[in-house]
This record gives sequence, structure tokens and C-alpha cells, in this order.
Amino acid sequence: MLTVLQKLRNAVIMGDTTAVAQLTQQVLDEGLAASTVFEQGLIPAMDTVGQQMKANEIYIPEVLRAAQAMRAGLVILEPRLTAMDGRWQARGRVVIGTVSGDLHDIGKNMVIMMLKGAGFETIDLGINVPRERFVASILEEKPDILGLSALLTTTMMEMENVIEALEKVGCRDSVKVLVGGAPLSQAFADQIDADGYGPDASTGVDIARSWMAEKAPVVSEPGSGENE
Ligand code: B1M
Repeated sequence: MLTVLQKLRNAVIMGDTTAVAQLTQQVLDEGLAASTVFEQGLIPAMDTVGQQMKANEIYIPEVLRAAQAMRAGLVILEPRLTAMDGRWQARGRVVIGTVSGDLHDIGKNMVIMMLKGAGFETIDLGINVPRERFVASILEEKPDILGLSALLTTTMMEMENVIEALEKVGCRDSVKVLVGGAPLSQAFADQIDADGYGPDASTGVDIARSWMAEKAPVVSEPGSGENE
């Protein structure tokens, strides 16, 4: 028989927003800690979705539906996670945007949804973001990671300008720079001195995770075993 947490994971994978909201509330009502629901329910479900996408078992519409469903659970958990006042920590903080001149945001939004699913806090600067805005946000928000997205062969060159702008103000070493978008390649990322290249959203999230692995692991509430 499926446990409620297993049902919750399946509902996220199936993109069933209504079931995710109901099941999230149910496990909380049954006394499970919000962090446990997040770590053992929503995050593993989105991991599965990422793996299925990588294996071409599911495609963009299913990924977007799953991410939407995951958000329905996260909305219910978020106030409780925040109320824990520091006992729960995001996996890391990411400032992300589509570079200047570029209006494409579907891929960037997928990366954001998957980062959130993996427990990252994200600050979305949107599309057509001037390099000065990226720099200001790095100085103000002090993220662990800067994510840059570009879909045009013309705008991908702007990524190098953003990295140079970070160097100019002396904050290049304070963030890891993750780049992605259809026209990019690992060779291009190396050429512009980015720290990582995500050919797809789930690889991008894997890279972000690996960078954070030694920093600020997600802290569970004491005694928060799975209620199964
Ligand atoms: Co545009 N467009 N578009 N477009 N558009 C492309 C990119 C194009 C390849 C179409 C074509 O000609 N075959 C072409 C670019 C050619 C080139 O540069 N070589 C193109 C063009 C030319 C243009 C315009 C110039 C068209 C015109 O006006 N004449 C114009 C430019 C506007 C501008 O940006 N200044 C334009 C406009 C648009 C729309 C506004 C109509 C719309 C965008 C809507 C939106 O984003 N809200 C649009 C769309 C939808 C596309 C296509 C059809 C689809 C892009 C997309 O969303 N893919 C695209 C053709 C194609 O790709 N088949 C095309 C799905 C998305 C999930 O994939 O964004 O690659 P993608 O993201 C992936 C990975 O790349 C990666 O993860 C994602 C998921 O796995 N990833 C990251 C992305 N960012 C990442 C960041 C990371 C890590 C991974 O870390 C930070």
C-alpha cells in the first residue's frame, strides 16, 4: 500500500496540482515536519522528473506541469519552513536572468523551477537584464551562484560582458557562474570563463548542487523521520 508521502511524490511526477495540495496538507496534519515533506516528498519527486526528462521519457510540457504541481505543495510548506527561523536552510542562493537583448525565458524558468525543487532560493531578474543589474544584484543579494541564460547566438556573447563586469567591481570570485541556453556549449563556457555549463535544466541543477555540496546542507528538524 502506498504511504501518503509516496502518493505525494507520484502526484508531483504526474503534475496533479490538486492532489499535491491535498496530500501536502494531509501529511502536515498527520504531524510530519514541513522540512521532511519537502526533503522526502517534493525534492525526490522533482529529481525523478529531471531524470525522466534527461532520458527523454517525458518532455517540456510534463516538466512544466510537474514543476507547477510541486509549487502547489511548496506554497503550503513555505510559511512553516520560514517559521522554523533558521533551522531549515535553503541549499543555496541563486541570482538568475536572461542576458541583455534576449527575451527568451521558457528555459530559464524551467531552470528556476528545478532549482526551487532542489531546495535552492532563487532571485529571478527576468529577461533582457543589463549587466549592471546583474552586478548590482550580486553585490546586494550576495548569492552563491549567478545563472545566465541566452537563446540567441548574438546575445550569448553578452555573458562574457557580464563576467567581465563582475571582475571590474571585484566580485567575480564571490559567485560561481552557471551558463545555459540552446546555442551554448562547454567550449563556449570555458572560453568566457564561466564556472559551469548546463546543457539542460537538470544538468544545471546537478552542477549547482555539486557546488553547494560542502556548503550549508539542508538541516532537518530533530526527530523528523518519514511517517510511513
Ligand atoms: Co525565438 N529564436 N526569437 N522566440 N525561439 C529561437 C531561439 C531560434 C533558434 C528559432 C529559429 O530560428 N530556429 C532563433 C535563434 C537563432 C539564433 O540565434 N541562432 C530565434 C530567433 C531568431 C528569435 C527572434 C530574433 C525572432 C524575430 O523576432 N525575428 C526573436 C528574438 C527576440 C529576442 O530575444 N530579442 C525571438 C522571439 C521569440 C519569442 C518571443 C516568440 C519566443 C520566446 C518566448 C519566451 O521565451 N517567453 C521564441 C521561442 C519560443 C523560440 C523557440 C521556438 C523555442 C525556445 C524555447 O523556449 N525552447 C526557439 C527555437 C527552438 O529552440 N526550437 C527560438 C524550450 C526551452 C525549454 O529550451 O530555452 O533551450 P531552452 O532551455 C533549455 C536549455 O537550453 C537549458 O535548460 C532548458 C531546459 O532544458 N537552459 C539552461 C536554458 N537556460 C539555462 C540556464 C542555465 C542552465 C541551463 O543555467 C543558468
